[in-house]
Amino acid sequence: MQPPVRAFVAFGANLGDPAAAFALALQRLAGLPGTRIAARSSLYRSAPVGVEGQPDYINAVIELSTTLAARPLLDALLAIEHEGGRRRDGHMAPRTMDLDLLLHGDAVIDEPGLQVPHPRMHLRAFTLVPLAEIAPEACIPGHGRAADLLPGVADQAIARA
Ligand code: PH2
Ligand code: MG
Ligand code: MG
Repeated sequence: MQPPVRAFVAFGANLGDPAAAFALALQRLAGLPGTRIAARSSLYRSAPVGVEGQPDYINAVIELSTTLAARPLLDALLAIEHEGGRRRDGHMAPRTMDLDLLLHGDAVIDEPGLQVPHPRMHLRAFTLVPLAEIAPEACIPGHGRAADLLPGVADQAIARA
C-alpha cells in the first residue's frame, strides 16, 4: 500500500444549500478508504470567476491524508458530486457541488480528465485564500507556496461566509 499523501480538494457550490453540500462532502470524504480529513478551511463567499450573471459561490478547501492514488480519488470526488446533486449542465454552469482535486502530494499529472496541480488554482482567490488559511506553506508545483501567491489575486472579491 502507498504511504499517505497530503491531498487538497476544493469545494464550490452556487445552487441549492451549499452548507449542507459541504457537510455531505466532508462526511463522504472522511469515509473513503485509507483517508482522513486533516483540515478544512472556513467557508468563503466569492464572486463567480469566468462567468457572469450567476449567484455567488460558497468555496472552501479540504486537506486529506490519503493512501488513495490521484485517479481513484478523482473518481471518488465525481461520485460524491453526483450524490450531492451535481448535474453536468455544461462548462461553468451553476452547480450544487463541485469537488476539484487541487494537489496530490507533490505529483504533477496531465492525463485526460486529471490535471494536478489544478491548472488554474494559482490564479483564483477562491482556491488560494482557503488553501492558504489551512496550509500557507503548501507548494503548488511550478508556482510556489500558496501564501506567496495571494498578492496576485488580491483584486478578486472573496470574504468569509
Ligand atoms: N467555479 C467555477 C467557475 N467559477 N467562481 C467562484 N467564485 N468559485 C468557484 O468555485 C467557481 C467559479 C468552475 O468550477
Ligand atoms: Mg470540477
Ligand atoms: Mg471547479
